[in-house]
Amino acid sequence: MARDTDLLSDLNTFATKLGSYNLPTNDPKHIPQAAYLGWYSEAVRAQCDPVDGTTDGIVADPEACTIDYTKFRCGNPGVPSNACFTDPQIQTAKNIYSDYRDNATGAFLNYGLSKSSEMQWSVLLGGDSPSDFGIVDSNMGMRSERHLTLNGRRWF
Ligand SMILES: [Ca+2]
Repeated sequence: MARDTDLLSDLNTFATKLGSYNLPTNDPKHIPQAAYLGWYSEAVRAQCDPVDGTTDGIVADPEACTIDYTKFRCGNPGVPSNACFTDPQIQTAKNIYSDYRDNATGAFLNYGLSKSSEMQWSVLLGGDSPSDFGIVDSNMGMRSERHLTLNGRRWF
């Protein structure tokens, strides 16, 4: 059963969890920003746009779309090597779309990101270390996790 999200706890924790899916940046699972802001965003839109019944460039029903990852899996026939994901990168994408659940209890904490949200991923995945506003270690966020929960300590 879903519950309301508390902005000062669950939402920031969720944003940080999302960022951790894509770290560290030298890990094979890492999806580069150029990919999700470029070819990957376009590939998802191409697959999900017609699912709502109209091919108009708008993904109006992202929940109904099931991404076929074989169409951009590295090494698959016809998939260009400069616009593909490895299996670990595909798992990262699946994690980002998946609902966030408590590891111990399995309880629902937050919805995953929608398909066709890739152009906004840079806010959550664009840095190389976690922050209290997703993964971007800048002055963008409220810094509540760092300062209220961890008393100002850095993540690593
Ligand atoms: Ca559409």
